[in-house]
Amino acid sequence: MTSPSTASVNAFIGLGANLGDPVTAIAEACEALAALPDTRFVARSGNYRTAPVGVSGQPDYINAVAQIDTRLSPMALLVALMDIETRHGRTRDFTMAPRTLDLDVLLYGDQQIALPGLHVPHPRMHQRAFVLVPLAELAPTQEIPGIGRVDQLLAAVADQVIAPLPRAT
Ligand code: PH2
Ligand code: MG
Ligand code: MG
Repeated sequence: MTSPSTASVNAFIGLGANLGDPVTAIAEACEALAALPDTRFVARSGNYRTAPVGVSGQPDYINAVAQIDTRLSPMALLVALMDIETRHGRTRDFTMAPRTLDLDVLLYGDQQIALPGLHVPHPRMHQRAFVLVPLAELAPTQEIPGIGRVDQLLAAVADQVIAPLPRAT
């Protein structure tokens, strides 16, 4: 049980997809985040088309970042994200397999967490334009614990291919 006195934590979630209808999957995932218990949806970035990182021969990704205020524990949040992924047809075929929806806990307040299956800050987020660029839309001065400020990390990923999608009207 979540105690009512638990302080809420500002968390950032990375959203990505490169199979099916990524834009719809990301929009629905944001609705699912907003419907989580003990959680308030704060904001989301726009969508970005991004070249796959770490793999080749896959479709481009659509990526975005969402900000929530939550009283869920880090593990409860992870389980909730995996449940949303599964409801969107996510299969786990191999590491970095193309996917219909990927939801990653990027930041959970200022906490550094190392639990089985959950490492926060997300270990590679500071090297990835597909995370830093949408995150900078929401929180440019955000500190990534143990790493540095989002806006100061952008220059190092400027060579990665990323393009904003037009906002739906
Ligand atoms: N996710 C990965 C591997 N590579 N590349 C892009 N552009 N976007 C992603 O979300 C992504 C990736 C594994 O989670
Ligand atoms: Mg993931
Ligand atoms: Mg991921």
